[in-house]
Amino acid sequence: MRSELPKTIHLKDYRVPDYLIDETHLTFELFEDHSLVHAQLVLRRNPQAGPGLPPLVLDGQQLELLSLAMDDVPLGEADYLLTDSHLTLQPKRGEFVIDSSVRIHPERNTALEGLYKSSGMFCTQCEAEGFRRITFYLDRPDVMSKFTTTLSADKQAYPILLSNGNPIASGEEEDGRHWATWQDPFKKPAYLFALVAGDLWCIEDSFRTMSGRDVALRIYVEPENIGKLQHGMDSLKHSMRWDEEVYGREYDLDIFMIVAVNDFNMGAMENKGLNIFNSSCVLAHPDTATDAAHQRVEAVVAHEYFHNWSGNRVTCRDWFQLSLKEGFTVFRDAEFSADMNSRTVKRIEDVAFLRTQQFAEDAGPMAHPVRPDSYMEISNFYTLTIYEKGAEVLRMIHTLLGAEKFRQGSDLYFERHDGQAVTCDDFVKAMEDASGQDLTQFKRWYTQSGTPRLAVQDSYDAHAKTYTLTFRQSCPATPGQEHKQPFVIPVALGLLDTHGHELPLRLCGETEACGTSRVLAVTEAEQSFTFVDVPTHPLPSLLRGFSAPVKLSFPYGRDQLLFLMQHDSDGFNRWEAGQQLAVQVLQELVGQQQRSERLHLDRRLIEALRSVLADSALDPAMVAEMLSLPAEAYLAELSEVADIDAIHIAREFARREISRELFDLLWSRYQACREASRSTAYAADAAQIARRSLQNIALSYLMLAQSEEVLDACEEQFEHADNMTERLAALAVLVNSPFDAEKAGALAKFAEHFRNDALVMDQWFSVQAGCPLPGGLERVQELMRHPAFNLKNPNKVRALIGAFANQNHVNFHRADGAGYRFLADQVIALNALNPQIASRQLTPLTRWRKYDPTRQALMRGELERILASGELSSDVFEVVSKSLA
Ligand code: B3K
Ligand code: ZN
Repeated sequence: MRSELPKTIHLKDYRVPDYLIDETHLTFELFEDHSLVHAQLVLRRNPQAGPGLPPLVLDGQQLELLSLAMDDVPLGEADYLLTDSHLTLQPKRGEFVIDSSVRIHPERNTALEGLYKSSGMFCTQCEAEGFRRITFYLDRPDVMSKFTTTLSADKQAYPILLSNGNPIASGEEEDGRHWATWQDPFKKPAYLFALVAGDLWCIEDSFRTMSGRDVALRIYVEPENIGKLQHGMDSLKHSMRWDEEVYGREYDLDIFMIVAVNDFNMGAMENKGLNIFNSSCVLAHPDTATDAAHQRVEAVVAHEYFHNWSGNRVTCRDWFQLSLKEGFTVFRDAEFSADMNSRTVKRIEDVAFLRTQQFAEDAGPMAHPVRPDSYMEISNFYTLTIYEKGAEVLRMIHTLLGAEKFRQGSDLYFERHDGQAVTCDDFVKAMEDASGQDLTQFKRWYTQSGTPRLAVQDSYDAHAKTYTLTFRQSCPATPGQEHKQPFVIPVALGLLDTHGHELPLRLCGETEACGTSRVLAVTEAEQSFTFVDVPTHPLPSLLRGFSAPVKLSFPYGRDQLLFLMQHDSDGFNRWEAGQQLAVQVLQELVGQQQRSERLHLDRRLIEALRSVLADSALDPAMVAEMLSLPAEAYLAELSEVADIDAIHIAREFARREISRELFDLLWSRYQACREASRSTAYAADAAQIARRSLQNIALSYLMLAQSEEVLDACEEQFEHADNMTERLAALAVLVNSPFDAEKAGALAKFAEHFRNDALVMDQWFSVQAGCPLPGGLERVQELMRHPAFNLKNPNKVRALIGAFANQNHVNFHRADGAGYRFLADQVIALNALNPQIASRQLTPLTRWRKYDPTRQALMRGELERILASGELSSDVFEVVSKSLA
């Protein structure tokens, strides 16, 4: 909690550190009612910081200072200045040693930042600024130090003692305690420090690196979850191999460890050699984890592993550069997942997420550039813009340079900056130097916020056989940025003739055609490109693979979209044409609903889906994606003023029509898939995942018919499935159905069976929280009283409160504002327990400008109530105050 208004930190105020810490020697004595931390820091004046010996200002929060010495001379209160955030001392020499001892209380730490306890074990989370809650330090990423860490704890309660690097010594004490010392040979910033002490079991494996070194791999977990680690281990080995093959990056320590913990603010953390994971992102077993959960484990294990180079070996100079490591690493993990699974489906999932969630962030009060200029609380900037849009920026560099030059650029970046803390500019410079391309204008993607619009028009000259595409780009104003300069927008495209064949692409002035798919770089506010030798008026396939994070518009007619859906050689754009068609049709229904007209669904959508369903050659995963109508959240994002109820009614109407018209096809495909499931053992491989996704979406449509035969099929799947993907999907379909008795029976049975599995109970909460049937808020309030719910556990908060506020639009946006009141109450309660989680949960309220005046007033009222509710954390204060500004 803060004692004064949080200050805004600006990138322009960055200064190199006055002092450096060459060595950090830590000793932890862990006890049940407190812990002691002794730190010996070997410091020296930073030669880059100029002459003289300015005061040394160490960060430190919630630390009880027990003793302090400089060069072995004990310091008294007159020798230093201690506030609730800093400890200031006056060095007398350019090189000196500080010894400090502090008492901290991990057992009372509900913020889950710094050292804390989770399910009886000690663990840490230091990024971004958690280390200052452990000891007094220069807690900034450009201070990199060699760490040696000794932990001591009761041996019976905490048989496993871990920290970064390699184990170098251990021993026993007389009173039942034991100790271990770990040393990390690589210099690192404090945010990558970690320790773990607990009663843990592990599975062990090994990996031979490309230069022939054997690395021990261990994943630690509470004993009851030891059977859920194989998928994580396989994912780790695949990641290690992939990073060698695709980026030439080899692992550098002799041991790599992952520890699963139950209470964690986000997915996982890349601490050097000792990754700490939210158990939801590493545990996976067919009985308890869905296909989506398996894929998430694979992606997060890869992401954290890839940070060993993109983040750890080369780290960020300051937190404004966060996307340097996060955008790059998300791009790396997305490409890894694309290589391990279906590339097109991975891209579809990522783009759907980006356009629904990140575009909304870009259009809201917290909009910020990929490299922000200022922040109050850095924890609020672990955003979709830094991560997902940051990854899109990297993808665009990859697209513009091509794979080969991009790899040369990344090689140069790692070689040039190994062991350094650097900036996004340094990264781009390496890409420029390796490729010879000037990326000056491109860098606006790092500094300008907001989602660019790209309006495209075409014209065909039948006489000259030329075809011209004209692009107009613009970008709406965002907080603090009224006017924007043109971006460099890579537009991958192709041209289709009337038979659906791809035309060779030759631009005016070129001597020969350059393939049938190519990338144009749009750099001006308005720019035209003319293709020659174009025999007939073609249909353009634009922004293939979603080659830039922009809102593209082209005046496609519905028949043209149908044509692209069938003929485009780019799988992503086939899906995209179907989505655009569905958006047009659904928006028409929304209009009809708003005018109280009878709803009438354009049959072309049905016919398009009929041919998709009937196409047995099409990857079932693609069939499933194409059957998925644009989400309510996406339709809301596209609206000027989101009419929640009309969107819901329109989309449900369309789903019922599709179900009715395509029932037989859906039924036969469902049965074939379910039969295949019954006769094959579960595997989380691409083919089976594809089949189950088709099976489950078919079931959700079929259930809209409310027939006994579908109910029976659903119950059969729920009862007899040998995996969580099918069981949970059947449960969700039942929960959203009007069959109250069957639904209650299934929910009770599921909860009874899985009551001791926290991650499965999270799914049970989410399925109910997301149910759009009337009475949603009351159901959620009731579930908050369930014994498995716990406001102190972030996974539970996300599963119940988060799922309700983000996925259950009709109930959350209830006209009387009760949903908003409920969320505000939870944010106020969470603010005192866990500020990071409180601030995250606020997001839906920050989007108040999207709704009608009555809802706007209700949402604002709740934000004002939060602001007036007492002492707010900097996390919540920043988001609420910026949302109301
Ligand atoms: N780097 C961490 C995120 C830390 C968030 C701190 N509030 C996980 C990741 O992105 O890999
Ligand atoms: Zn990351």
